[in-house]
Amino acid sequence: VEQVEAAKARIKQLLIRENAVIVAHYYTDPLIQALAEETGGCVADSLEMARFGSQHSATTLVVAGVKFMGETAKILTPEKRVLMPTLEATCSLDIGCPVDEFSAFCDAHPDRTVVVYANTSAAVKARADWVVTSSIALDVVEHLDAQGQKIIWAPDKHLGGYVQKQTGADVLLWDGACIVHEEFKAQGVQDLVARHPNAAVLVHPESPAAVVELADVVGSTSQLIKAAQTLPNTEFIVATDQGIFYKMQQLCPEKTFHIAPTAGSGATCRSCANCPWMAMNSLENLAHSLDTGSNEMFVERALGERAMLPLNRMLAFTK
Ligand code: CIZ
Ligand code: SF4
Repeated sequence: VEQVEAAKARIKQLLIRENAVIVAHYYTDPLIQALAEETGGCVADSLEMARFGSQHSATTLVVAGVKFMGETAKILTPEKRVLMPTLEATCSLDIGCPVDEFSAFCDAHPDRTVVVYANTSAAVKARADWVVTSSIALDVVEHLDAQGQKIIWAPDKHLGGYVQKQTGADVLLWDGACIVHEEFKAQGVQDLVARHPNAAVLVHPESPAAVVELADVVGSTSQLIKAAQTLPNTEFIVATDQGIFYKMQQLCPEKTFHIAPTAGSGATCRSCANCPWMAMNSLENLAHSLDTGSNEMFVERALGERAMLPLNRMLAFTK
């Protein structure tokens, strides 16, 4: 406890010294989320992180999350210094969508509008017409479908399949997945529902279709947090990263949250509802980055300018 308090006090001083603000994702360590809130930063999903960072007056953004979130911040505000607690934190969706292969895939289907999830590299975004997050994926694809556009969706096949099913749009899917959400098991959720019959089931659409089918509410992290607040249920089964419990419990202290079951423990479960890359962010490496200016994120200028177009389209769409 003492060590934590000392680290927090040190980071508070450094934030002032460096004119910096913390932009943290819901999946990071609750200690980081609490500190972001205490210091006027934000705790949010990737869409709101992007918006907050681009509107805040701080000259340095400390992005606690994974690489694509830091890249997005740098692309949107190239004049700001963007630091990350670690530059090693990536994402299985980003890794599973290398730009050369993806570009060739797009080139092979020139009649399709290219929609990519925010969880992609700057280079993949630069090849896209639209960037979306899970909170606006349905709305954007509905909008494009209404104009008669055919779509390439990348990289998450579960979210893409869900969007396709909900909108009826003509969607060609890239074969990517999130190693965290992919582990949730329908049978496990059904067993848990049997034990907690009054619990509402909240599912992030990066989960397999069989799990999504069991949901009372399907949505992005922000939408699931809202559901926890607004539904009358006092008990919830949640299929997304456990980091989200910090915010759910804070907003609903009297409610109970159960994590949806994954494949199990140890070797059979690579991540167990806790993203290993998000977990690489700590108070220690956050303090170190702020103090030394290490782990600064850079995006090549021409690439950033190209990637900014679909990102700005995303931000404008939800204004
Ligand atoms: O799974 C992720 O990385 C999510 C949910 C990102 C986001 O959009 O906030
Ligand atoms: Fe990527 Fe999944 Fe981790 Fe999110 S939770 S950063 S989608 S691996």
